[in-house]
Amino acid sequence: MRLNGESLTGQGYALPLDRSSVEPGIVHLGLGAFARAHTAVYTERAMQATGDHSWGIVGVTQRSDAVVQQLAPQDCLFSVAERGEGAAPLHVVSSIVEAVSGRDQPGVVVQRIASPATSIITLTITEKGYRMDPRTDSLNVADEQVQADLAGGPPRTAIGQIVRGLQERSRLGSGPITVVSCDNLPANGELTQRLVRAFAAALPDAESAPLLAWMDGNVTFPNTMVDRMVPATAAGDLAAVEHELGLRDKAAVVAEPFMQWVLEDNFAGPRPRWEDAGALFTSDVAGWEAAKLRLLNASHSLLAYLGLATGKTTIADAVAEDALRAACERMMFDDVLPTLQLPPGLDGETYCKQVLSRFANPALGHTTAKVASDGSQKIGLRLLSTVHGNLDAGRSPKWAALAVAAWMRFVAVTPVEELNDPLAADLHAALPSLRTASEVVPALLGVRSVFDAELAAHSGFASLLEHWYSVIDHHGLEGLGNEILHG
Ligand code: CS2
Repeated sequence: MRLNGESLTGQGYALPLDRSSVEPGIVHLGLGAFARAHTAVYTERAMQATGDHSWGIVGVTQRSDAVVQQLAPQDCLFSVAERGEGAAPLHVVSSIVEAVSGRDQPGVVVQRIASPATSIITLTITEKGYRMDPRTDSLNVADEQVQADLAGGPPRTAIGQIVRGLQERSRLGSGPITVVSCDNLPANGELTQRLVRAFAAALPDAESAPLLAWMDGNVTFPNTMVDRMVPATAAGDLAAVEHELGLRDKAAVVAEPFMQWVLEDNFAGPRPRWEDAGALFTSDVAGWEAAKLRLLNASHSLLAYLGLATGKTTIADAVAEDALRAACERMMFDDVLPTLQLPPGLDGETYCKQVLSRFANPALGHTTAKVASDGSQKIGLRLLSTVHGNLDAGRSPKWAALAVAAWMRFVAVTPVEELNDPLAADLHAALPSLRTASEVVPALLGVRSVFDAELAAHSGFASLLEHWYSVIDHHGLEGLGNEILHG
């Protein structure tokens, strides 16, 4: 039997919230597994803690309607199954009140954003969903879909949906609203604001001027840092959840027990008391974001690419290999920590140890292939600031270069049709026919949407990359072990 409100009650399971009292207050763009295991959980807990049930989530999917098909027949209920030490019992989450397909119902998305009941838009659309041009740090207005949205078609990009929703909101006089990016991007709030404003500014004058003026007084974009490892749900996970719950839940997600949310308290209107659910409000989100991206996410990418090069299917398998674990440690301690300004309250050494033990969670099944996806969108944010920081200080970014070289080799040995990356075609077009270190490294350094001209021209960095590329290519795990552990 399928999970829904009635079947759940039939099982004797009591939801923490009286569903009939939950009213929509948040529109969430990007209703993937992460949002369900993180943002929806914090919001449910905040409603439960305060008794203020006006923060139900209208979840919007981006590219496909698969999640709508999973959630709608289940009254938008789904389970979070924690995996690993300290895991809580299976929990059915009840904070999502509606699931909307952004692809098929863009008009509904605009209406929900414009509704006076909505005070917050949250986003988990992944790096590529922002349609940013890294060369300008602003909106990629050459993007076909962005152009179509600007031309007035039903908006399909997240930024287009937000701007059209804000436009309608200002027309209806529905009041202030806050846009909360929850993606792994440095200064994610400021970035989202830049992109939203760039879209608005690109509209015809008669539309853009009043909209920008309205946004000045009515919309804020706090920075946030989110953290929880959420692998793709596998068939085995669904079977395990069915066994535990006694009901078939097609929208179940698995996650590690750990979760964290750090936010800037810069809201234009009301907000849920997420702090009552364990979130931290601080004025120094940038410090937390940088630490998480450059320590956790950068090490994750290092393990994913080196793991794939050495036959490891999961992150836990990769970090169990001495050489790969040591490479993470060296990168965090030698390259990242000396170039990072840690926020008050965060101890670098403790953080790194905790990250490694979270990676080692054997029950999570987080695949190296998943973390390796969209590398062109992640490398710059996770690794290149560390590379720059070291080069600027006259130090060699030895370990961050290992991660970048491992990504380059991954791109070079993966057939283009299997490369899960929005720039797959461009990266492959840049590749030389000879896939050796001395050919591939300069070719990929020439891809301007990943490497800036200054870095591409740095001969010391190029030599480091070529060195590591050759070690991975010719000597595999054994060679890496010799270099990393004894080099
Ligand atoms: C991962 C992240 O897939 C990836 O690139 O590095 O999704 C990571 O699991 C989360 O940021 C953890 O909070």
